[in-house]
Amino acid sequence: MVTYFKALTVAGSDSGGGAGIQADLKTFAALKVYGTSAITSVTAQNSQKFLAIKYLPSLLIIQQINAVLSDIGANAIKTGLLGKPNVVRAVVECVTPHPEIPLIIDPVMTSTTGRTFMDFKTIKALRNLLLPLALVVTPNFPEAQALTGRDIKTEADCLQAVEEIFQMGPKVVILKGGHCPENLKNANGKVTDLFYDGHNFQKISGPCLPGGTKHGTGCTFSAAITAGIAKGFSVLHAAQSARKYLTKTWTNSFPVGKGQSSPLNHFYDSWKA
Ligand code: PXL
Repeated sequence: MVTYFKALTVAGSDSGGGAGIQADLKTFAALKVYGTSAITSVTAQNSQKFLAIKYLPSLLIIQQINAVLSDIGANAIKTGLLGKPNVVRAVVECVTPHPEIPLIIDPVMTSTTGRTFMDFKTIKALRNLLLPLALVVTPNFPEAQALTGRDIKTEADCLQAVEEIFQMGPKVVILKGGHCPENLKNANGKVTDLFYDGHNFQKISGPCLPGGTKHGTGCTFSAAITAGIAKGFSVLHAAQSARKYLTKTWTNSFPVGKGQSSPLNHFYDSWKA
């Protein structure tokens, strides 16, 4: 019998196709994981700007998650843009009865085009209610600063922030290196993610790629980690593979739209520019 690996993303829709639900489903498909989705919000945006966002009612979010889990099931669940305390609570309600399904949280707080999604109350709900249920949380630098309320300026600050986020309950914290301050940028042109599982810190490095901002890098990275975990990889192996996959989607990306923030090429293997 053929085994299909499955992953559910709970996230926002990006009309431009680069981030959110669209990035997650493309990543799952490219990595041969069957993707399902529960849409939390619908955004109107493109490569240039962010125009609008509307959140779906909590009940509809709960119904989407339960429809998927009660029938298709999932080998891993990922959350992206939640944006409101009631959306965080809806996810908590749905995933609490399924502690056996690994939960990966990408604590999305802003869009690539600069729109802030999360206020203080949502960050508090995420920290207190959802992080304790997580296998993995994948903050970038600004998100780690918001979660801990501390400035991250030095390498010691990074370790301290990661340790503090770990204390919030997830089994693994992966601090993404992409948005790190200039002085922490690796002199050898690498971007370094910091992995911490409560015992060891590990650095995961990939090349720092030129060519401006890309849209959906955070979503793609955490979706690729989710796909790896759905397939049974260890979290460290899933994160290392995800960094490699992200590099390839970036290197093979092509400009779509008139703006700075172009999307990644999730299917670079079969679709060259
Ligand atoms: O990359 C973060 C993100 C997540 N979800 C949605 C987004 C974005 C960034 O633009 O639009 C829907």
